[in-house]
Amino acid sequence: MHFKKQKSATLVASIFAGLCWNQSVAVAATFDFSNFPNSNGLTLVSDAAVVGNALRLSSSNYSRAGGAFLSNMVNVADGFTVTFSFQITDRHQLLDDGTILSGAAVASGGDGLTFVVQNYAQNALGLANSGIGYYGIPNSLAVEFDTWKNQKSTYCEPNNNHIAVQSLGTAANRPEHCASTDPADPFPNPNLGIYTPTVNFADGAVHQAKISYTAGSLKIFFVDLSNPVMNVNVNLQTLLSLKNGTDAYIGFTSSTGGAWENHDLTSFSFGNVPEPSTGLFLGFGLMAIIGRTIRRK
Ligand SMILES: [Ca+2]
Ligand SMILES: [Ca+2]
Repeated sequence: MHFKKQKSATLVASIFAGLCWNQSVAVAATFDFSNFPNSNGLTLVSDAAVVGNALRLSSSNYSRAGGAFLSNMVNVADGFTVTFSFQITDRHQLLDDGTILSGAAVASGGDGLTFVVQNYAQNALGLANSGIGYYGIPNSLAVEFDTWKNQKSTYCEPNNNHIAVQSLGTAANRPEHCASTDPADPFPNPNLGIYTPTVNFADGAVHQAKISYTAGSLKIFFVDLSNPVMNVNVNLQTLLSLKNGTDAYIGFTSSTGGAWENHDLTSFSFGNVPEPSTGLFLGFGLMAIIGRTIRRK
């Protein structure tokens, strides 16, 4: 009887240890926007606005760009986790003959949204259209959720539904996924990784994503927040010039072009603590087992 009590107490301690770790992640979350009752703490740029229960980064209109950054810089060098959800609706497409398609007739909307880490400006915003609102922001890294396949061959776009990590270090960022040897405009390949999910970003549903960074590793999750779809080897401290060596603005950009749609952020949370690895949870479990073994003796 005594042993059973001891065992259950150990199990409770084990669960508590796990909960404590989870709790520390939650407590450390510096910002948590759910349903966007307002945009307090965020700097909205250009087309971005709170609409209903969402932060509309760019609206369903021709050639718009918008963005939103946390007004205060955050320490990114020591690791972070950003969780967010987005919804893309009301797609339209302008044809060469001037016809505007809407609803089910639209083959593809545009142009998508991005998560951005940058140490350039609180109200940074790049180009609209193919630029997804980050094209031209110096000293930045962008994670694209791209909904329009740019036909220009220099873009090297695989399709109209891809995730891509883009950076040119401290130079102005670009949305191409290959290098240019054009003497008039040469640049190295800004692409650090690219992935095509099976789920359509623009199917009208709310989709969840998560970006988790520890020094040297940027993990991107989409729909399934337990298993990353991308793991990019990148060190933000050496890639970018961070304030005090550690800090940057984080936020989102978006744009539309000759095809357009609403790009709504429906939730967004930021935590300074990277999520615990499975190894840490295993560590807690191992400690519990060791404790139980010692008590048995
Ligand atoms: Ca792209
Ligand atoms: Ca594109």
